[in-house]
Amino acid sequence: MHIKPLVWGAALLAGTAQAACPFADPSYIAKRDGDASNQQGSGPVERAKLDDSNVYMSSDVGGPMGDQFSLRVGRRGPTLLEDFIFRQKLQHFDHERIPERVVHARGAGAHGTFTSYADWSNLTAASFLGAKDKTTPVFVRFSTVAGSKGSADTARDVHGFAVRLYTDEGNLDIVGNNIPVFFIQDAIRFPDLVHSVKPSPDNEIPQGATAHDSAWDFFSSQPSTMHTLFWAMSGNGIPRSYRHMDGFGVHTFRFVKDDGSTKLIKWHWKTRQGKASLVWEEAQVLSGKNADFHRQDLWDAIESGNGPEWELAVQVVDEDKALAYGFDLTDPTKFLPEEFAPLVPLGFMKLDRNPTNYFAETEQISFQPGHVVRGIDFSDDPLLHGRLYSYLDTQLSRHGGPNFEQLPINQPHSPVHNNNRDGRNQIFIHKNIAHYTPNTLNNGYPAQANQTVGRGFFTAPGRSASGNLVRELSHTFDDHWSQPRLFFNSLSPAEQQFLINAMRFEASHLKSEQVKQNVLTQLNRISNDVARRVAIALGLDAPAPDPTFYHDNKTAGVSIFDHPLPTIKTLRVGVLSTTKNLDQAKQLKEALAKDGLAVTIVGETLTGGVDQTYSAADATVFDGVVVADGAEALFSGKGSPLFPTGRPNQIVVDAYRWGKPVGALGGAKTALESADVPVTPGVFVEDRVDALVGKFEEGLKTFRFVDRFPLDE
Ligand code: HDE
Repeated sequence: MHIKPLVWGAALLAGTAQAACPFADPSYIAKRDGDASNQQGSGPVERAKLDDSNVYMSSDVGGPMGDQFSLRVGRRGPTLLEDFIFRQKLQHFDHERIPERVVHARGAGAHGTFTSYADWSNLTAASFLGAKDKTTPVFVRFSTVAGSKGSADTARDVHGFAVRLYTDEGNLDIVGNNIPVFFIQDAIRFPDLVHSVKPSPDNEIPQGATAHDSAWDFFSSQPSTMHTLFWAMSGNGIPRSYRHMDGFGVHTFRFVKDDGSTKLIKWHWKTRQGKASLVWEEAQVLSGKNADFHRQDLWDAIESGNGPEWELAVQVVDEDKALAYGFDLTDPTKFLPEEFAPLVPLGFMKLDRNPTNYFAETEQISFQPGHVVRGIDFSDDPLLHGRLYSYLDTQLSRHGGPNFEQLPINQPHSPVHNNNRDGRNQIFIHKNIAHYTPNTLNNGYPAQANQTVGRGFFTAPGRSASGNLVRELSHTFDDHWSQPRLFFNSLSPAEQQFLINAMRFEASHLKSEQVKQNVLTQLNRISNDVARRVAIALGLDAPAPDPTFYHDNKTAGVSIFDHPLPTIKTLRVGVLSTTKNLDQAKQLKEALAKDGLAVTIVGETLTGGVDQTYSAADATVFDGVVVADGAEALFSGKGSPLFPTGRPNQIVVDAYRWGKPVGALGGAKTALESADVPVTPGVFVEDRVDALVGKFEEGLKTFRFVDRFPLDE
């Protein structure tokens, strides 16, 4: 058998590879962004970045090579086992995946900075809050819970809001959600909750959805879920974007001062973009039209220089007030109404840098509620305690060993010195041979830090616990119905209707009559009105009132639709035009873009300034739609082979039906007539661009005109 050398390999052997390389002056040494010559930032992530420009390809162990052809016997012959280049490439590919997160698999992340408003040492010893204007790098990952890694962003779900602060005294993770409460009170029930909402084990249906029997079977058999369920069935379950939602730590934590004194606290991230939500049908359409809607939105906002911001606030409560408000502050199914404890703003976070590599950063980041720093401590919330175990355990399974904290995205920005050693893929080369404590061979180092020495972490000295060993929860956790009622009472009538409609949608997917009845029984404990309205859609009799937990209290701050957005920057406006006449569309685009809006001109073909064709456009893409003069021609007649029949009409009709501001210029008002869109609040008809702009922008602030949605009688 005659084996011919590879052309590329032969060139390398002959030393002529350099000449064959298309780049000038290639370097054999991988460039890292952290190199002094190529410094773009600081920290482990920056230092780990690889730059492939102007270099030769190499194998994983270095040495230039090419990898486009495998080594074979003759041009038509079989491949050789000897081909280490082929084997390494395929082998690496075969092992590219790590297990996706068992929950919160679908997500997107970004880098940013936290800035403290003041020296908060009167509240906590946490160093990142220790000085005015002190900045701390952060990485945030937003997520849905139930869907798998490839599921659609706009599935109705609780949303993860996990923040890592790389403080100068270690990593602090606030692994929270966009809803301030959780489904269960004891971590031992978490696998049951998750099994019930995940797809059915026989056919893996449905993906990222709770509208099925097992989920509602669990919800209605485990009434602690009711409160979170109410939040998820409201606009909080379908946010307009990650940028338009708040974040919550959910559990009660503790602030600990240097002197050891403590307060109970609740973490809040308040969006500076304003809270906003999609409507359900729109979210469903988006699941097919653009499964990446939320991650795209976050990415684009950051790329356009409009990175989102949140204010970090805490509710602060004295230690002896844990039971003072009619519920137990260690019960994670309860939120602390602002009327009892106002929000104290501590600082703000801005996300301004997209990841360079999704896998290395967003996928490999390993949040843990147990990542706390000096000045922060836990409460006795039994759900939190389960999480302190589970997150470390899950990282071991995802990363295959204990050294995942050494990955660039996980490395703290403060030094790491301890006696943890070895393990799979250890990257440190420890010099200390006395890797035990106490030792004398290394002069006792690393030394022990504590409350008074070395600014060490310390457990709040005042915490104590005693009692018999029991498998029970406290009776102070028993009331599952008053707070969902408080939440429901505090929504506007339109939001209440959205919630009812969401429940109708979900419950009408149920096949089991027993589950339907159980659902009505639980809803009826919260509100006979809710139970009755859901029962109508199911064709069932309304139950008689079950008033033990009924009340008329309300709380502030939970409604999404009751106030205009503080900013409309980065919202998306579609200008429906015709390729034949784009002058007015361009004028409008210029005027709206001045105010930071992202404007897309829609036309039949991508000519002369059209940004998107009618074939690709639909109302989900835009927060508001304007029809430019002349485009009315596309709303009637035979349609066009360039887009699906009726598409221009459909965009306007959907925008209107989903509550968005709609505008028409000049002759385009006939387009609204063709689309049967009445001139009601939020529909703006003007002849001139300058007359429309201000009014339309006000409409965008209102965001959704909820009076377009019918209410129950
Ligand atoms: Fe999680 N949760 N969780 N969770 N959770 C995970 O950790 C778990 C809970 C939350 O973007 C997992 O790394 C248990 C509450 C977020 O990487 C896992 C219990 C809250 C994220 C896990 C809860 C959350 C997770 C899966 C009940 C809001 C995504 C992969 C005791 C306060 C973080 C992973 C990211 C992820 C367990 C309940 C938020 C399995 C056992 C309550 C935002 O460890």
